[in-house]
Amino acid sequence: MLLTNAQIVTVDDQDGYGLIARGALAIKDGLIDWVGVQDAIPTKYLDGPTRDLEGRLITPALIDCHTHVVHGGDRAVEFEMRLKGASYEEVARAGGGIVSTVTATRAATIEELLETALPRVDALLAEGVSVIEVKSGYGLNEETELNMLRAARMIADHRAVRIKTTFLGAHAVPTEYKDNPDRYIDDVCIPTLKKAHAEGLVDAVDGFCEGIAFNTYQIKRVFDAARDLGLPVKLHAEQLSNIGGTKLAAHYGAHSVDHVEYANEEDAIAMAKSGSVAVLLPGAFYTLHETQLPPIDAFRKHGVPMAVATDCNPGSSPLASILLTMNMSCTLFRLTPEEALVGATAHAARALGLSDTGRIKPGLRADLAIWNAKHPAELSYRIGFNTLFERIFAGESTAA
Ligand code: DI6
Ligand code: FE
Repeated sequence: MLLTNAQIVTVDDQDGYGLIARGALAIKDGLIDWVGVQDAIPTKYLDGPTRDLEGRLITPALIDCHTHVVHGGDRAVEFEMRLKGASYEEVARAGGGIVSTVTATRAATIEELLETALPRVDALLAEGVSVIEVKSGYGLNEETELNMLRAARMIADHRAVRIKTTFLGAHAVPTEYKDNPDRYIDDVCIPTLKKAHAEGLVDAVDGFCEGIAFNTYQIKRVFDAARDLGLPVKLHAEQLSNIGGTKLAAHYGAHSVDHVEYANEEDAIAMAKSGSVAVLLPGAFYTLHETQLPPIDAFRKHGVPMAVATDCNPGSSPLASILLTMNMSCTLFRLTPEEALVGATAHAARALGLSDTGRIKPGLRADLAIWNAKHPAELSYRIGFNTLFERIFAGESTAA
């Protein structure tokens, strides 16, 4: 299949993207076979099927590298409480917050978890997403953590999407271990991680390192267990305060450190050394009325790759739009539209440890998004307006 007459945003892993103003792209066996200028199409492609894209924009398909799309229930009431003045921490300490989603998730069957996740997945696919990371972390017991991961894996049986699963057993302290988070880590979280890994359900291991969740000593034990199993780690760190999670994650060579509003320049240096991606989650920043900006300039200065993701979850970021996320990362965090696009493609792939997608280059998967747009900045610029024309997943065209 040859796509002709397109503007192609190739996206580089390093700084920003390349743009081919009048380009063409050949797909073979689900992979990108060739990409270049319209006037230099190798003759071997000219005999096969061709599609004229009439000047439309092609980018790598988008990647949402941090979500909690599998969960039970919703937290609309908590949204109201917070608007009346309660803080996210106060809601959490009053038994609301993550713990209330745990109750709803434990009550759901795998089928219900899958069924309620699919509309959120569909919203992302409709915006050109091809890879979604999905975390556990609302079960906090063996049965439900495993069910969340099984439901996450099942998404790929029902939709043309690639799912990367992350074990987030250290997300919150469940009520039954309220006074003994250490015992929760040792007796539930780590044994459940081992079971989930044995069942082939885990691509990476995450934790929530925060005053209302787990401290660095507790996360360290989870990371040691991940290391023993040969699994990569990532961490929710420095979201509400700075307690040293970023440095710990960097020490373990984390694929990514996520949120990082309260991270400082030293943290950025540690991330640069470990090659960890900073995953920015402006949906949570916005929802929680946060004012502390992540250290974007320090990330730039030290060459820390920045990704952007929805953090789609029922509490701090009920957001299922990667395009709005890109817009927010520009307007709230002052990323350039170019950084936002690289952040939702190449750097998001890197945050997931994927090197076969997120850029347009021969040999990589033909995961592409075709847009009714003239300039790549349009993707971040518009609010609530989706210009996707078509999504191509592993070389197969799927309806927009
Ligand atoms: N940080 C987040 O933003 C999500 N988890 C986390 O550790 C929010 C989870 C929730 O509020 O349900
Ligand atoms: Fe999160």
